[in-house]
Amino acid sequence: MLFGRGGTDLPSDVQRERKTCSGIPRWAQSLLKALQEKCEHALPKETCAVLFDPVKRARQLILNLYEPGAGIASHIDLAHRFDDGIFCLSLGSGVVMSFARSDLQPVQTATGTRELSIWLPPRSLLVLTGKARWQYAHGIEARPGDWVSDQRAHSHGMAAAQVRLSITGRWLKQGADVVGGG
Ligand SMILES: O=C(O)CCC(=O)C(=O)O
Repeated sequence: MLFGRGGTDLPSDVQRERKTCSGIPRWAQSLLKALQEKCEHALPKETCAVLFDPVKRARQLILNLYEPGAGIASHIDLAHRFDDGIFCLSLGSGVVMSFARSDLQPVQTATGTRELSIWLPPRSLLVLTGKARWQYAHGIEARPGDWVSDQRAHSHGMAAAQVRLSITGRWLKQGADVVGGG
């Protein structure tokens, strides 16, 4: 887990000037910058603003290393601690991530509204904002592989699980970046 105080997305000379303190290493700062540039080409302005908002908030990055076939329990990231605008970068293996709306009944599954499974290819970026961040729990089922079908390419097959490294970026809400009594 890496934490950076507000302003860590700013160039290092500006950070020095503002005496900000960052626990986000330089490689991760470069990664954040590269992701921001890519997103600015691919996503609506408002989505980029939520993901890379220059307002001074503390940033958290989590690196999760999954052994082949390992998963993560379905969860909604803590609403009182983390703000809107979460991303998950998939490196190494792709994986299917499942999403379930916590406020709908299972009977609605048949309509496709309550649960969905999305293939996250290697080197892809998942963005969670709005409903996807606040109302859908996300998780990865532990299994040796995923059955993936590409309707446009009319192809399907088993993608065997391999080692996967994910990098998740989140904003800490104001006050949630203070640890301990005081
Ligand atoms: O591995 C991922 O892409 C998701 C990680 C995640 O949901 C978490 O660390 O809370």
